[in-house]
Formats: sequence, C-alpha cells, structure tokens
Amino acid sequence: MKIAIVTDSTAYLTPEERREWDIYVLPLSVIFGQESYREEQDLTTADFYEKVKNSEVFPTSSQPAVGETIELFRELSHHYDAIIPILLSSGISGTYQTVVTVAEELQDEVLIYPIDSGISCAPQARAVRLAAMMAKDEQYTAKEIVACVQQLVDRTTAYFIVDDLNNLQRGGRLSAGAALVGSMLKIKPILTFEEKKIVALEKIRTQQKAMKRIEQLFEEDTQTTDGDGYELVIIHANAPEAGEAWRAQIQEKYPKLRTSLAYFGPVIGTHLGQGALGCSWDIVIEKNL
Ligand code: MYR
Repeated sequence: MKIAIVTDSTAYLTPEERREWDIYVLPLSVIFGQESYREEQDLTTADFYEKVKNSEVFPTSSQPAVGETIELFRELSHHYDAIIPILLSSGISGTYQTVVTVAEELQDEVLIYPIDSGISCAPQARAVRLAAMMAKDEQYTAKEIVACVQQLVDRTTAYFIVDDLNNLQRGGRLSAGAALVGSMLKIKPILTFEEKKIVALEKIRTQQKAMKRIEQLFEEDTQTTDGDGYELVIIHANAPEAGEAWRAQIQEKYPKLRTSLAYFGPVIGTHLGQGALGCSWDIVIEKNL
C-alpha cells in the first residue's frame, strides 16, 4: 500500500529529511500587520526573529489555507492509496479540525486519516518520522501506521519554559489568570500539554531551577541512570547557545542517551517568544517498530 505522510510546518523538519522520507508539508503563516508569510518558505526562522526585534507590531499566526490543503491532498491522491496527515495539537490551532473537514469532503477521492499529535515541533516531528519509516516499508496498512503513531502520540510529553508569559497570553494560548500570576511574580513556570492544551505545571522562580526540575522529571519518568534506550531533544527559540549548553550537560550526565537540538520556528516563536527552551523525550524510535 502506498501511503503519503503529511505534516504541517510546525514540525520544523529539515528539507533533507522531507526529501529523504517523502514527507509533504502544509505551511502555517506568521502575520505582521498586513503582511503574511508562510513560515520557512517566505520567511526564514533567522529573519523572523530579527523582524520581531525591529517590528512595532506583534506578529500573529494562521493555519494553512484550506485551498492549499485541498490542492495538496488532491495531487497526492493521484500517486498514493491513502494519506496520513500528522498535525499540531488541536488545542492550540484549528489546523487539525480543518484537515478533518477537508478529509470528509474528499472521502470519495482518497482515504485520509488525520492524526492530532497533541503537541507540536520536535515531538510532533518524532511521530512524523515514525510514520514515514513505516510508510517507506510499504508493508504496513494505513490503519496499522495510524495505530502505531497514535500510541507514540498518546505517551508524548514535552516541557517548556518561556521568558515572558505575555506572548502566550496575547495569542490566547494560555489562560489569562496563569499569565498574570506568572509575570507579576516573575516566575518561570514549567509549561506542558494536558488534554492538548498548554498548562502551567509547576511555578518555579528561575530558569535554571526550572531546567533542573525538567531533568528530574526525565529521570522519574524513564528511571534511567545512563539514558540507554531513550532519545531526548532540546528545543530553543533563537537561543542556540543556551539550548546546546543544556543538551551537552544532559548528554554528559546520561552518556548512552541519544540527544539532539531542535528549534522553535516562526509560528511557534510568535507564541513563545525569543529565549524559550523546551525538552521532550521518548524511547528510541526503532523500539516502536
Ligand atoms: C495557528 O495560528 O493556528 C497556530 C497557533 C500555534 C500556537 C502555538 C502555541 C505554543 C506551542 C508550544 C509548543 C511546544 C512544543 C514542545
């Protein structure tokens, strides 16, 4: 069975990865006043963070255009038996719901199985990689891939820390109460996803303490002493040095852990703000197969 794997731009896959694994991408956009840019197509991540610094207006974001989504699925329907789109959490974007609606509209043309990743960025990319590995094999049915990816998605966790909660509050992705308390007390809450939405897990005063607490959560969750069998990713919003320092320090503590560094691109950077750091882990991907 030939299955197309689709994701959205907030998985921030590299062009090489997309080419190697035949992954198709629906772009979300950032908007500065009247100007709209499809992220990483019309505006690079580096240019986005530079633009934010010099812009008088705060950017906003928008989901992929419906027309572009229909066009991509129609095109794929000529080459594939089924399509599996893996999308950012339905609790923070309308993208998943739009794709579900489009899938219903196109049901007589092609089978589409949308998956709500319940997250975004590098942990979403992990689910996409798993789907792509299985699809390349051509031995799995679409339903088998969906079931396997869904298992990974259901246990996925990520923790992140932002410099200023106002970005999230302004974009309506965090409850007003939580943002107010955070900025008033100058705390750095550890944020996470619960039931697809962003919540403050613990209120901690400094970024360093929050990072230590996240490492503790990793240890409690995995019960590992050397990281064997696990992979962990650090994600940064235009803060590569801080991200890399954190990654290297964790790597030193857990020599067998597979670690990597990823980034928050324009759309997610719009809501988290410069300097945000995130961390997510799972069993190594091959263990899912
Ligand atoms: C849209 O306009 O539809 C996109 C809205 C994106 C909201 C992003 C909110 C922050 C997500 C943080 C993800 C952290 C993953 C580790």
